[in-house]
Amino acid sequence: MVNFSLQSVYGIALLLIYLKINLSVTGNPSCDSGYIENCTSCDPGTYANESGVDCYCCQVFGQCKIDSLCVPCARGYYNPASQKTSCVPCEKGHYANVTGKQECDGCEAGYITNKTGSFECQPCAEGEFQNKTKQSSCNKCDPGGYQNKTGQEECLRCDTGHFSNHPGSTGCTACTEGEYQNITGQTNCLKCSPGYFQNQKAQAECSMCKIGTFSKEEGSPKCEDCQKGEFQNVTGQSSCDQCHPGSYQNSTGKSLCEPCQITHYCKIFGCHDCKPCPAGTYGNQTGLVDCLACPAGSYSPSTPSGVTQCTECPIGHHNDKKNQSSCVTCDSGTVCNKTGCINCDPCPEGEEADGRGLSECAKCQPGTYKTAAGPSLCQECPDGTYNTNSGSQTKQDCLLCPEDKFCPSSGDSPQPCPASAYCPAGSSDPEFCNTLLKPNKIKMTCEVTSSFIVVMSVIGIVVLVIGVFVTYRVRRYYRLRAGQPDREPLTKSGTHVYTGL
Ligand SMILES: *[C@@H]1O[C@H](CO)[C@@H](O)[C@H](O)[C@H]1NC(C)=O
Ligand SMILES: *[C@@H]1O[C@H](CO)[C@@H](O)[C@H](O)[C@H]1NC(C)=O
Ligand SMILES: *[C@@H]1O[C@H](CO)[C@@H](O)[C@H](O)[C@H]1NC(C)=O
Ligand SMILES: *[C@@H]1O[C@H](CO)[C@@H](O)[C@H](O)[C@H]1NC(C)=O
Ligand SMILES: *[C@@H]1O[C@H](CO)[C@@H](O)[C@H](O)[C@H]1NC(C)=O
Ligand SMILES: *[C@@H]1O[C@H](CO)[C@@H](O)[C@H](O)[C@H]1NC(C)=O
Ligand SMILES: *[C@@H]1O[C@H](CO)[C@@H](O)[C@H](O)[C@H]1NC(C)=O
Ligand SMILES: *[C@@H]1O[C@H](CO)[C@@H](O)[C@H](O)[C@H]1NC(C)=O
Ligand SMILES: *[C@@H]1O[C@H](CO)[C@@H](O)[C@H](O)[C@H]1NC(C)=O
Ligand SMILES: *[C@@H]1O[C@H](CO)[C@@H](O)[C@H](O)[C@H]1NC(C)=O
Ligand SMILES: *[C@@H]1O[C@H](CO)[C@@H](O)[C@H](O)[C@H]1NC(C)=O
Ligand SMILES: *[C@H]1O[C@H](CO)[C@@H](O)[C@H](O)[C@H]1NC(C)=O
Repeated sequence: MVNFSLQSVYGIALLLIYLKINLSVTGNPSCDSGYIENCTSCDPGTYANESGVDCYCCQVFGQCKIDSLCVPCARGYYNPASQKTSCVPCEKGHYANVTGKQECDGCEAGYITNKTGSFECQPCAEGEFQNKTKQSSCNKCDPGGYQNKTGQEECLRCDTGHFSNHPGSTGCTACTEGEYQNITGQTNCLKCSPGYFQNQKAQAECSMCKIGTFSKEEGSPKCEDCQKGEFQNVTGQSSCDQCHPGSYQNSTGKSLCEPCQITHYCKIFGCHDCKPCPAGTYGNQTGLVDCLACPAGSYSPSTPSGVTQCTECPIGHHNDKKNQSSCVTCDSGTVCNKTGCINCDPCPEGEEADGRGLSECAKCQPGTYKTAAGPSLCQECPDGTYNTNSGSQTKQDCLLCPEDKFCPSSGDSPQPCPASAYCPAGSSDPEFCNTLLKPNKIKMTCEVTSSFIVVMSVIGIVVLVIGVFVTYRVRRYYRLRAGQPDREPLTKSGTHVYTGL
């Protein structure tokens, strides 16, 4: 208020003086009245009074002549020295915010003015700065920096996890997922290396993939789980390793593979599951690359989950090869008397095996023999020989059936020859004679007996008598047909006689 009153009084006084002079004085035509004028006829810093003869100076800095009065320079103007006639506008980068300035003030850092005669400086805009005083323009922040306030002397560096990629940035951009920036003031983000990931924005570093996971590409926002059949036991990897043969992994995201279960195997890299040992093999420990073949003399059947050991071939069976799913029945003529036979043994001489899958040879039956070891059966003794012992090894054991005996079966003792027959040595059957003949056991023939002679004689006589009688009757018949008188019949009934013929 005080200032205001004083200024008002001062202004009114000036105005009155000015009006009085104007009215009463004839001014120098070259020295126009008015605000900010120069007096051309005077040396700089002086003015001419109405006489136009002498030039006067304002004796105070920062003032200028207005007509014949000295007044303070207006805002935005200054007068650097006394005895100057005019105020000059502040240069760019400078200002005068009060009247009567002897010199302009330079804009502070962060502020500028780009025109002359300024009475204030403008703050640098966001995204700009000015680190020097007295400047007429601001500088844009370099890429990598920013400024989010006005009137600043410097730009700020983008924080880690952020970047700015153009001049004059008012803010920084956050790195996206899969990227990072570990240095301040950068113009871009970096992609996470393979094996690393970043699942958040604006991060200064990437994280290593955990065990069981991997990231193959640069800039991964997350790691992927190892697939089935794979593992990763180290952090920060760009791929997983395949399970080694003998191990497997049936789920994802694992850091190790499991050894194949007992009775299972895996031959290749990267097994999801181990396979059960197939028929003919066994697996007696975990982590097998391949199952072991059953040795000769044993087998393993096909099972859903494999076996830990092979089964020996049962008695009567054998295997001469390894890796078999079953055993072979011993052929006829060969035997195996224990489990786990590799081969069936052929029966020795004097013994045979009549049938498949037998455990023991049987001695040759009575009546048979076998001369050599082998699968063949015992041979029958020839007809007419016999052998009551079992297990005969030579043909000589078949004895010739003795005289007066016969040998119907080579395995039985000789039978006595029946009375009605004769039996030479080596007979399998007795030679029977006719009823009327009699065997001669010495001569080995059939002979006529005395009863046979009697019978034959009687038959001869009977035939003779009948022959004579018939002849007599025939001759008599023809005589009667020829008319010759018949004699008295020998019998009363003739028909009886005819009937007999
Ligand atoms: C004008 O200048 C002359 C010479 O210096 C001086 O004598 C005179 O008084 C001045 N007039 C006024 C009104 O100041
Ligand atoms: C002029 O500027 C100065 C600093 O530059 C300041 O201290 C002062 O208050 C200002 N005066 C006015 C009237 O604005
Ligand atoms: C001065 O700055 C203003 C805004 O601050 C702008 O519009 C103008 O073009 C500038 N003038 C020059 C000569 O630079
Ligand atoms: C001002 O900024 C410029 C450009 O950024 C730089 O070259 C200069 O060294 C800085 N000056 C000072 C005093 O900080
Ligand atoms: C400017 O940026 C800083 C740091 O990023 C922040 O703390 C501040 O709030 C921001 N100011 C404005 C006005 O945005
Ligand atoms: C930033 O990361 C790079 C690559 O990862 C590395 O070479 C550099 O040492 C890190 N710098 C700092 C300051 O951590
Ligand atoms: C990772 O697995 C490999 C192959 O199985 C093995 O040689 C290595 O010792 C394991 N490393 C660790 C740290 O377990
Ligand atoms: C993986 O293998 C284990 C052991 O053999 C078994 O218990 C499990 O069920 C299997 N998981 C799958 C998904 O097959
Ligand atoms: C498995 O069988 C093999 C061959 O017979 C033998 O060498 C090995 O010691 C056995 N392993 C176990 C654990 O029984
Ligand atoms: C067993 O025999 C089968 C074919 O019959 C063959 O594929 C397999 O490799 C053999 N296994 C062994 C261990 O010899
Ligand atoms: C099996 O036969 C052999 C000779 O062939 C014999 O030495 C062994 O005692 C027999 N074993 C049995 C259990 O009969
Ligand atoms: C002030 O003086 C300058 C040269 O000194 C001249 O160019 C200008 O026209 C003058 N002003 C008036 C109003 O006479």
